[in-house]
Amino acid sequence: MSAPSFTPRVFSGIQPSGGLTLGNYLGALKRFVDMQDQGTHETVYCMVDLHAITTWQDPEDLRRNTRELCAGFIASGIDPERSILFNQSQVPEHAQLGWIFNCVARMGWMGRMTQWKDKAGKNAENASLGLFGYPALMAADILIYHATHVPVGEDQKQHLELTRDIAAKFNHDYKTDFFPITEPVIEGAATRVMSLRDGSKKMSKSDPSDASRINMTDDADAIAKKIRKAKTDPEPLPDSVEGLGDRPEARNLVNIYAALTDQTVEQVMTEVAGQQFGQFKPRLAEVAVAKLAPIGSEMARLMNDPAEIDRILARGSERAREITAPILARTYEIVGMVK
Ligand code: AQP
Repeated sequence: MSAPSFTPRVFSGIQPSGGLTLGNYLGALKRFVDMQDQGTHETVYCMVDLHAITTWQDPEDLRRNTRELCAGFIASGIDPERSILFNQSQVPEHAQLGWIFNCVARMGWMGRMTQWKDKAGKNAENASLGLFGYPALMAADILIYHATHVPVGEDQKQHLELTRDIAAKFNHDYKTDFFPITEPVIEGAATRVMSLRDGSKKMSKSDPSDASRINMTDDADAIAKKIRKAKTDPEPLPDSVEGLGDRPEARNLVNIYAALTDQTVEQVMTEVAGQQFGQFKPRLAEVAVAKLAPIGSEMARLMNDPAEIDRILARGSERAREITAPILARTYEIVGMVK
């Protein structure tokens, strides 16, 4: 029997667990747009609201964040005609396949996930069961589309390896080759954008310090101020990538600059070698404002018409279900569920 060939299809998602950050934009969204524009794959993008509630979300905030995230996707360049854009809870096959994968994944696999360890912290007894099972639902998000490629930031690498393990175990246990072994796409200069206050911590929407991140809704003044105040060291910038080795804050700002200007870090080093931060930061702020401020204003404009956003999401979930319903039906058949 020859191995099945899968339609080239990209899936990825972002949690509406707060406002979008520069980390989400450079590590994920900007690359979602690139993959859409390349036109070589079908592209499916999702606001993963079921994932968001693995930690407490105020219902009003969740509603607002979901719509604002949808506005962020569109303002960044996702075209809801060319890509399928929707929120996860409205496509029930995600949760249905998630349950099957809860029964495929092993407790030991989940317990080794660094995101689980970081987020549950010392209080694992009190964390939700959903937070522990998060990676099995993520595997379902991806495999319910038979997605072949998943663009993500570096922090999601381990979860994607687990997705591959779940697909392989399902295929092995049920003697099938129904699920593809998905390829992670972790590329570019900013696959791990760090906090502006601490170069050892990931920039995150849930960081209590607003100064640690650039929000996609920040205005030009706020963006410039946060970059001006970003933690750095007193040395001038080196002339090579190796010179950034033990300087996490400097490396972070250079990576951000490279990603925003679509250059490699090597190219940036030739431009900035020897500059003091007093010279480099205003240039970075200028580039960041030019790129991000128009996205922020477009998000605000789109948010003035929430009914239109809801229509886009509803249409996206209808299109998504055309793919997910037959894949779930076939999965149930393989597993032995009687219809
Ligand atoms: N700092 C980052 N650098 C590069 N990529 C990042 N991503 C997130 N932060 C960075 C990528 O964005 C996508 C969506 O992430 P998510 O919202 O699902 O969850 P997350 O990774 O947990 O993001 P946050 O901002 O840290 O959210 P909270 O604070 O709610 O946990 C993923 O592809 C991720 O890699």
